[in-house]
Amino acid sequence: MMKILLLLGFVAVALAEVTRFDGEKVFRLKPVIDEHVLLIKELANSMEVDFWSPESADLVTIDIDVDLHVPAAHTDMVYTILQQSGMETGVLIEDLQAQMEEQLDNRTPDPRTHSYTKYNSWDKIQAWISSISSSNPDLISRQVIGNTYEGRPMNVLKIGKKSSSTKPSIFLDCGIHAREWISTAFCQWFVKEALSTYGSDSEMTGLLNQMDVYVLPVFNIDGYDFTHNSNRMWRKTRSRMSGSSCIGADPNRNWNAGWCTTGASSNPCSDTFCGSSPESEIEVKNVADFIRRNKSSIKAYLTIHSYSQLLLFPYSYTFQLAEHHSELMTVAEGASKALRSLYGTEYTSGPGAATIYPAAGGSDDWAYDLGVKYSYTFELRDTGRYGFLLPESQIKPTCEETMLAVKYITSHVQKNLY
Ligand code: DDK
Ligand code: ZN
Ligand code: ZN
Repeated sequence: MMKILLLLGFVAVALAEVTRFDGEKVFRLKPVIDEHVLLIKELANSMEVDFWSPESADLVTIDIDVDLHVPAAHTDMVYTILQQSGMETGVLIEDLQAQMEEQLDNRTPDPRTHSYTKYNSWDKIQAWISSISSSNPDLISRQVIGNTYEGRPMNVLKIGKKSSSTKPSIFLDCGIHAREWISTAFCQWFVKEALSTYGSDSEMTGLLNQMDVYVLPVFNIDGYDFTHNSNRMWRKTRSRMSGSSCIGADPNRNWNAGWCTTGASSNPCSDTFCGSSPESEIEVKNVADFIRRNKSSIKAYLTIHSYSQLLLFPYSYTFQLAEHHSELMTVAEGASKALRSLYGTEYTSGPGAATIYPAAGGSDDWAYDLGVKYSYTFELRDTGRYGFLLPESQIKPTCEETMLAVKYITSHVQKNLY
């Protein structure tokens, strides 16, 4: 018995270990010739570096900004090599650990309570899901669509005026990628706004009378919890695979849409690992099953990521234009304009492959090919000043402006229902 207790003690200590990022930097590189691109790929091969944007070495091309997180031991050498190559190189973040600690506002008054203007832990979000879904039975209900790899329940909130018949609907998810905390904050904000402006805001009232919005507040719960408790920079799921010691697959490369053909890696250690097969990740399978089951009612699919300030739509697995390209583009431009009207935040819109990078196996392409015409991926603030470490003081303005874009899209969807 004692032995078992001791062993459990060790396991607990091991689990509680937190990765620190002292002295680590994030560089912004501007490759303009093939040699620069090659150099970046060589660097990535020869040492542990973490690609912030684009999300892996395979996605690096000429004329795109490359945001690269480099461990402390290599920063001087990397900087020297880059300088010598003549590539324009800037420092986005001087000390990642210091920046991380700055991201969180003063943890007052009560760090235990949920707040819409803070980055809440999974435990707090889970408690929030329970309380909010029983707060107004006429407008909100919840259902569990399955468990995550580590056994956490995935709750989908259904928001809309209760009706005896099936209403047309919109599916919204946040937190596919663990470290993109502003995304997760947005879904909570959306739910709050929907409930609190129903009855006063005519657009929201009309939306919720005519349609239901399914909200998945945290898609990749295991990963999200890991970013709070162990490694802030984790992106993938937390699944184990036989034959590799590396953990997790990219839940935005794991969908059955041109799966693993471009902009994804078959290396389990990569941050863009596509998984062992389409829907190998249980979280992806659970959501795909839910969308398939409700396919006839779902008219729009919205998925929230960060960072880059982009509003993307299919396709990402091919450069071919989607059948509804011009309508999708017009709506994206209208939504970006609505977003910009509040604080002047500039968004770029376009199909994924041409606007950010080719990337197969994404949720938006999959939903679109299933028949969900209005399929959009948001990349929220910022453009790299803080990257994934967007300060909590920006949660409110970011969510407010994003609401305008989301409502612009939902209005368009509503107008085109019949
Ligand atoms: O998954 C990615 O790499 C970004 C968000 Se972090 C989105 C890429 C475009 C949409 C892929 N279908
Ligand atoms: Zn993402
Ligand atoms: Zn992103």
